[in-house]
Amino acid sequence: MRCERKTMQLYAVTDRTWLDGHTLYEQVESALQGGVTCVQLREKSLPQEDFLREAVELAGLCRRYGAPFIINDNLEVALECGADGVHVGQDDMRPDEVRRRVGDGMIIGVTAHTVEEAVEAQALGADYLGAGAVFHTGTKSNTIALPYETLRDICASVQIPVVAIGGITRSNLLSLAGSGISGVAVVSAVFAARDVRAASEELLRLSRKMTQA
Ligand code: 3NM
Repeated sequence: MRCERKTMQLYAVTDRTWLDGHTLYEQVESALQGGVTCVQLREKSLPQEDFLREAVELAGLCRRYGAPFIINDNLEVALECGADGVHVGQDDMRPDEVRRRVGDGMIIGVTAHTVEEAVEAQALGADYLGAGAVFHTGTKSNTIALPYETLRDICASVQIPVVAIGGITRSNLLSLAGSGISGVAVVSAVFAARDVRAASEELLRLSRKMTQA
């Protein structure tokens, strides 16, 4: 599966912090109904077996909705569940090593915080970049603040799509207009919402407006 620019328009990264009696599957389905264009399964503490079981279920769900399904930082799970891609950070496996393991068919996403990291990731075979944290976030600790100017420079330095991440909400999304990003990646703005579907619809509308501006 190729990584098209429009895939990055509204990229939902899962988090089970706010399940509130629902399953992650139900929440992801609501997000897909609301129009999210890509889903990343991000599990930092689930045992491998449970991670894989969940990944298989969510891969099938995303396929039904035609949305690419990406696994965060776990090649084995990505390969076994038939995911469309895998996302790695700067401290994880290098993109060229990932490519050797997964072949040409899989999307590889890489986190970049600087122009140097962005250019290198592209040269090593990344299909898209995640760049953040563009705003303050309470969802992930130890993030690196990424000023608007750096985000803009990163976008200008590569040909592959860039998706911004970190603290993005309906209130600040439009301020990313003009940076060159192809879309936004969000965790809490979708999964902490009372109505996940409605939140996704609104974020998609704003993200389209932002990239058209
Ligand atoms: N990566 P929220 S920030 C998973 O800066 C992740 O690389 C980040 O969560 C980075 O949308 C982040 O709730 C969490 O702020 C983003």
